[in-house]
Amino acid sequence: MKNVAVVGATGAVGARMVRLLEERSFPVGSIKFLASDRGASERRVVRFKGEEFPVEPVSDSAFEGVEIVLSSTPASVSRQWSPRAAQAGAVVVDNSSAFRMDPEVPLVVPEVNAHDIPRHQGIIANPNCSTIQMVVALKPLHDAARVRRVIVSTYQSVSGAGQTGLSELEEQLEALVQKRDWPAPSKFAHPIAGNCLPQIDVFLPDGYTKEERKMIDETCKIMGDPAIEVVPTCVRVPVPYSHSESILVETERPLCPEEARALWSAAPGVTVLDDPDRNAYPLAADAEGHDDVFVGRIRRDPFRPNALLFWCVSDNLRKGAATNAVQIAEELVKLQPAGSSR
Ligand code: 2RA
Repeated sequence: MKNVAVVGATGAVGARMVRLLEERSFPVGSIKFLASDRGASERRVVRFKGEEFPVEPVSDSAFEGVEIVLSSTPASVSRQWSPRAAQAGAVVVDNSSAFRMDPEVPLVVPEVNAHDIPRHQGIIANPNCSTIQMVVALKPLHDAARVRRVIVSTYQSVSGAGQTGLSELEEQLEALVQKRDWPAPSKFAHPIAGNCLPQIDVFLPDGYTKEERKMIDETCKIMGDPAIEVVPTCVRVPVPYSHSESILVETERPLCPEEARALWSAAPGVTVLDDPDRNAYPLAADAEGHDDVFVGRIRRDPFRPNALLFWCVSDNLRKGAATNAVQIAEELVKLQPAGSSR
């Protein structure tokens, strides 16, 4: 059994972390819920296994005796508190971008690189949602045929931008149906209802967005191969939950669709849904609430024998964030039997 703290438990990802600890019967000895926002901690309670828990303010003393911290906070909060939780003796699974590219910090998707977990020094980073689902799908192809280049366009749901992203879509959809004006967007740069926005996060000097840069850098780190070329275009779409991705993958050894389908069918965390005769392929609305990465529309590049195309969908708040974090915590439990120090 482990003493657990969840930081940011009342946010969209944090709430799912709590639910997943229950659903997956995580061996919780004790649990506490922490928030850096004093207002949130004063107002809220969290329900866990039928009991109500207060949300306590995060502090050094709050981490005393805690063995595993699941943290979903903005990067600035994480930079401040995750090292202090680690200092207090906990292992922090951190969902923010703060430490992802720190060479000392493992960046982990358990289906891909669980072997990186033991080298942690108190913090393990949970990757970005759009990267997680892509690397789960790429891993079996990489092991069999070596992935060289990936061209990906994402169709990312508004819940990736948190509760305020969801509220902004809802408000604008209502106004759209009622044919009335809506307030100026605050979360997104333009209206999201009835629109597709080719911008997620801020633009960098090279013309890519920060979200696209994360897909480039995090993929190489997780797959342990700096030579993989990732060319992303990240797009926000008016969908509440689940990210979809159109992926063209080039491999060193040519793979035919049948071989790729067989590799994915045998891979952990992947479900193949690919039956064009029945219009069956992965859909964002169907993936919501599930933990797998769904792949379909598997087909050849008509011009290049070493390239395949596919469609990849996953619940961004679950496998793209909370499920992956809880899976990392489960791996930690396997590594550290009860009572052992890290
Ligand atoms: C988004 N990838 O969808 C981000 C969330 N981590 O905005």
